[in-house]
Amino acid sequence: MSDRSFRFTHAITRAPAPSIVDGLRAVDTGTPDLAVMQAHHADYIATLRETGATVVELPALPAYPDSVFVEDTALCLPEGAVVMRPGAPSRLGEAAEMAPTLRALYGEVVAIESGHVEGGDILTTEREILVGRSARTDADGVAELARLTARWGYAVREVETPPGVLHFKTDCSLLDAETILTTERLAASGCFDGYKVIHTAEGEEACANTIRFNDLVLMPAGFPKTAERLAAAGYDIRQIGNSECAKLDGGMSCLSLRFTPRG
Ligand code: CIR
Repeated sequence: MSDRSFRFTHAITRAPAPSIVDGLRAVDTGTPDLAVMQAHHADYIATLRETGATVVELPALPAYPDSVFVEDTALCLPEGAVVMRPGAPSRLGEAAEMAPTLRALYGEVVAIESGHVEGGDILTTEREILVGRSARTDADGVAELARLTARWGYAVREVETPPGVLHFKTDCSLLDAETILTTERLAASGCFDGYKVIHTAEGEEACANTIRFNDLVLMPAGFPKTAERLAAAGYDIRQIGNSECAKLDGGMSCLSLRFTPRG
């Protein structure tokens, strides 16, 4: 089995801007502290680099408070990149800001032109691209994504994001070619039937969003029972502070685009 869904030569990140205090949030649990977020972000980037990857660090975009969450702006596959069309009106312009960087790294860059899709709703596995419909991603956008990625031989499967959950990947992440970390509420939908599944520990649903990046699994700090489960399953985990991004419903995957461009 190939491992192209978790082995990457590159990542793109964007520095958080002072306007992060105005970032979108479902529930107000406090104002994010920029300095603390910057420290966590630096730790995150250093951990990606620890695996030998090239990390492209883009400058902050103060006009877009949520622009540190670059994952929502694109889907990066080995064959090409798809520029997203975020469903949050305040985030629509972030995708166009990302496009030139992708064009510099990729031979083929296409864009969603109708409907809406945010990258946080997309889980790419070895066998398919799962896309969760959510408040940010609609059926039109999923159909457009399916059409755009079919040229590279991908199959898109539309699934549901649990009610009240921001993105599909808020509740799950890929751990290796056949294993998914998921909350029990998402797994109950049956969307991972046929995969190996590890559940987040009870009360630790907020750590389902991790990233497998080369030999490491980056997970948010503060979830000891799930961390123990992952370590016991043989994963080399790194716990990264995420307290400030969590105030804006952001996690490990949101902070980077991860890919191996074929050129
Ligand atoms: C938003 O609501 O769009 C941001 N505050 C959080 C985005 C998190 N991104 C992600 O899960 N991929």
